[in-house]
Amino acid sequence: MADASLPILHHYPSSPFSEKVRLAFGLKGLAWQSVDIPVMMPKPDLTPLTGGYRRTPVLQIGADIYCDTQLILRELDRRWPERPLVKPEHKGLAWMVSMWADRQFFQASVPVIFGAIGYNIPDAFKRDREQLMGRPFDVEQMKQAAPLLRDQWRSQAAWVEEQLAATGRDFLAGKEPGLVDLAAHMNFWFLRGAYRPAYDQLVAPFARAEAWAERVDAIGHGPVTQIEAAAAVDVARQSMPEARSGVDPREPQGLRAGDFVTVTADDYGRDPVYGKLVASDPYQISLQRSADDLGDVVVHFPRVGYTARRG
Ligand SMILES: N[C@@H](CCC(=O)N[C@@H](CS)C(=O)NCC(=O)O)C(=O)O
Repeated sequence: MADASLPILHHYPSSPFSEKVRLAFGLKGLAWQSVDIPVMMPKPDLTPLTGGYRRTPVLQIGADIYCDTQLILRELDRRWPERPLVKPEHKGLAWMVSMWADRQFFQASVPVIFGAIGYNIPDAFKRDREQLMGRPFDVEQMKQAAPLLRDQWRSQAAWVEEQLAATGRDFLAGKEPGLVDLAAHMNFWFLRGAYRPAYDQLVAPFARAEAWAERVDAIGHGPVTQIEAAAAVDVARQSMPEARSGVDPREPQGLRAGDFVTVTADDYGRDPVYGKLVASDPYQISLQRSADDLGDVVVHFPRVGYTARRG
């Protein structure tokens, strides 16, 4: 039996973006429920909830579905403001830094890893990632690019080292861990777990960064209960979406409440999600969707990194 008052994370253990959220639960000391999802399509229990969004992870709270870690982490702080991931003096700044870790830094991690381990990966996984990325999963090309991307990876790890050295603090934004640590750490965690020789080579000169990554690991994942996907679907069916405060009257494209809107990621995994606009602000956009066997759900996306189009 699932508890409808607790957050449900749809994820899989090897997902680096999910690791950010698991650590966020640990940092906040928040009890959560875990649903294991497949590492590739199809995801028959997930996509009916999201309306087509397939990326990992997805957060569910009752009949509200939050896509993308940018919004998932923001929502955790909004609903559970104790032990905030973002300190009041870093609002804005922390999200800017986090976007660097999600995009620039992550895009160096991927070829460094798959250029080394790609030959051992099952064909089905490669085909799935080709569909996700909209381009060939070319291991040879990643292998060629890996040395150049190792340069890039090292240089970004050097920023972490430099920041820790400059302040002498345990964490990137001060004495306590927060969003910026979780975001940057995802790349250390991913490389270390997926291809340790490159991690050892690239992180060895950065003793502070290495110790910092271990401190972030030590935050842990907080109290978690494993539940079945079917139990999460039941929670969505039996819950009402949270009442939202309305659509921003200053929507730049003039979107209005009740418009039918399609939201799509602007990088990869561009599966469109279609629904009725029920809430928006500069940080998020929320679409209501109905399905016969699910009732109403509201699917929420961040604005940065997603396009929203009428129709
Ligand atoms: N911007 C997204 C990126 C998420 C992402 O790239 N997740 C990877 C796994 S860590 C993914 O979706 N891989 C394909 C899949 O799981 O189907 C976020 O912050 O949540």
